[in-house]
Amino acid sequence: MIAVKTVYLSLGSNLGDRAQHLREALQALPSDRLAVVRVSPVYETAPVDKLDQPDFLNLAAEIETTLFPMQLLRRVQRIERALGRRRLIDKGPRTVDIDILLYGGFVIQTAQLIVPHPRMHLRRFVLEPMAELAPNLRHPILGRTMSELRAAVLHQTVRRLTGEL
Ligand code: GSY
Repeated sequence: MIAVKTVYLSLGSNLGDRAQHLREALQALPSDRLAVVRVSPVYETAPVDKLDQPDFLNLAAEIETTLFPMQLLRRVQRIERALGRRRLIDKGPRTVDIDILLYGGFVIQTAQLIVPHPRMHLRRFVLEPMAELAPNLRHPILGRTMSELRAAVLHQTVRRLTGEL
C-alpha cells in the first residue's frame, strides 16, 4: 500500500492564451496516481523577479498523489514541455510553469528539487491562491499559516478574476 500525499502546486502562464494554458495543464495532471482535488480562483498578477514581461495568470491546485517527489517533478516538467514551455530567458515569459510548493509536510532539499518552494513565502501570486485553498495550513519550516504569510506580501499587486477558468 503506497501512501497518498496531499501536495500543492502553483501554476502560472504569461504567454498567449494564458487561461487556456492553465486549463490544459490542469487537464494533463490526472493519472492513476494523481488526482486534482481542488483548484483556487485565478489571479492576474504583476511579474516578480524579472519585471519587464507581461502579467501572469496564476492559480494553486491541491492534488493527491502516490508519486514520489522526483516522480512528480518529472511529471510536471513533462507537462510543461508538452505545453510548449521554453526556457529561453531565465525567469522570463512562459506558456506554463508548474511549481511544487508543498509535498505533505515534508522538507526536501536535493539539487533538482527544494520543497517547500524556497520563494513561496515571499510571493503574493502564490500565497493569495494558497490562502484561499488552505488558510490554516502551516509552512513546514516557517511554522506560519498561509494566511499569516499572505499578510506580509500585500504590497504586491494581484487581481482576483471572477468566473470559470
Ligand atoms: O515562478 C513562477 C514564474 N514566475 C511568476 C509567476 O508565475 N507569477 C508572477 N506574478 N511573477 C512570476 N515571476 C516568475 S519567474
